Amino acid sequence: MPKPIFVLNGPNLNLLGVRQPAIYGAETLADVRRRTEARARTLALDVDFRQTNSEGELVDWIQEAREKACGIILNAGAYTHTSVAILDALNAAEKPVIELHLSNVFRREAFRHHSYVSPAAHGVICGFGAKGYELAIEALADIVTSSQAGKA
Ligand code: CA2
Repeated sequence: MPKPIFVLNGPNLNLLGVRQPAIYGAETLADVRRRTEARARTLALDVDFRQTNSEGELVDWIQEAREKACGIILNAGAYTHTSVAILDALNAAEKPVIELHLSNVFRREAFRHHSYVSPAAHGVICGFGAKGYELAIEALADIVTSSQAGKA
């Protein structure tokens, strides 16, 4: 089995299912985690699923991914729109990155239309709610599998 996929979640995502269900859905982060792990299992992939409210901890985890992960799925929450530190960490990690958002950020306030994560991402998934985590696993599985095949 390859190294795990790091699925990293940023600030306030611990409130999923508890507040603002009209925007972010009714599932809790624990539900989303189960859904993500289940999809990964069907593809024989392992997931390391984490959430933090701290920008520095996200940077630490992205640095850790360089050695310990085969790729990163990142919902950086509001840090998406503010954090050059996260962009720098992603560029240094040299791993495939999928940027993920539950909501369609382009239907929301203008400040959510810019992402510091996107330039480091292979692709972006947004607007599909919790299903987006499964889509991101599928997308990253394809990338990881084709890069492994290239090494054979
Ligand atoms: O749509 C997404 O996944 C976001 O990354 C969520 C962030 C937001 O700042 C981004 O623009 C888009 C906010 C996460 C806050 O999550 C909450 C969940 C439930 C209740 C309150 C906040």
